[in-house]
Amino acid sequence: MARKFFIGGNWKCNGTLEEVKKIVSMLNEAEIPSENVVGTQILSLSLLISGLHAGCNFIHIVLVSDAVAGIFPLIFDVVSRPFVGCNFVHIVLVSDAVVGIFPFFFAEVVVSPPFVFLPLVESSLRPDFQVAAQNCWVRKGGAFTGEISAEMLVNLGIPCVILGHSERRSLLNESNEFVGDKVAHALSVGLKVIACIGETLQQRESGSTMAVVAAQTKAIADKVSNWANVVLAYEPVWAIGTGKVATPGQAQEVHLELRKWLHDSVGAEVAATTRIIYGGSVNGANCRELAAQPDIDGFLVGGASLKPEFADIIRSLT
Ligand code: G2H
Repeated sequence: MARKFFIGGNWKCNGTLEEVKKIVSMLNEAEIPSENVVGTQILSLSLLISGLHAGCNFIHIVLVSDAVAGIFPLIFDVVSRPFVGCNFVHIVLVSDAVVGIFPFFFAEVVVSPPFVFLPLVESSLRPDFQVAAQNCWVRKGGAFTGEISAEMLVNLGIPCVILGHSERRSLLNESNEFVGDKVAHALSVGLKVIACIGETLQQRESGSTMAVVAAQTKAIADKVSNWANVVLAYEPVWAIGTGKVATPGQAQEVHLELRKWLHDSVGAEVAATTRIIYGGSVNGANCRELAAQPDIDGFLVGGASLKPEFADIIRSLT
């Protein structure tokens, strides 16, 4: 089953108010094909095809919903033929399921600013992009000084959260189990979760990459029964912020193994539908080759997401 491409921008602990406003403006002004633009292109194609053999005034209106694709203009065109000779308003509604056929056309784009800038970015960012927090507390709020609860994010209209990033695992000692609990709680209040996993260089060199990422994923699977709102981000620690990107082959190998793990340990449907994205020094120059791998369903971009290069990455994949 095809999966919708996912591109996340993790701004980490970066940015002043002015810089954040600049990044948002850059994204808002960037010419990036969104679902609506694609819908318009399909509309044009549909009109063109109609014009070729209809000889009458056809209006094809392709309504593009949350992930749509009026990718059946030909079919609908054929359906229209009996009506040739009259003015015909053609409305094509297409379901989410269709989108997967053209995952690159319908990439989901999410940017993740620091907490303090979330409301600003949420209210000023273009509507076809979404916003994610970079963390949240493991359970309902209360006497947890300095923490931000998942419920608060929902209350602010933030739809998504990154959890288990390696910087939190290593610098703040977040264990696999703690991350699993966080993922479960965030999902339970309705957030989408980008759950990060990945091995250190030492673990890779000792041949335990799969054991490490499987244990990290198992800690999530132990607490989560519905994976529909989970995106799994494979981020090898040795590739994070180092400029040392995993080769497409290295990344694909782990993504494929992870998908097999999901298949065997969680279920065939979860394995087929869960997006597994890659993170670690992704940039405009390496994203295409990585994206061409069959089990890489998108990216979590750090450093490059703070630059105009992020728009180039999105553009080159849509
Ligand atoms: C990995 C990634 C984003 P960068 O942490 O999550 O960052 O692209 O800077 O390696």
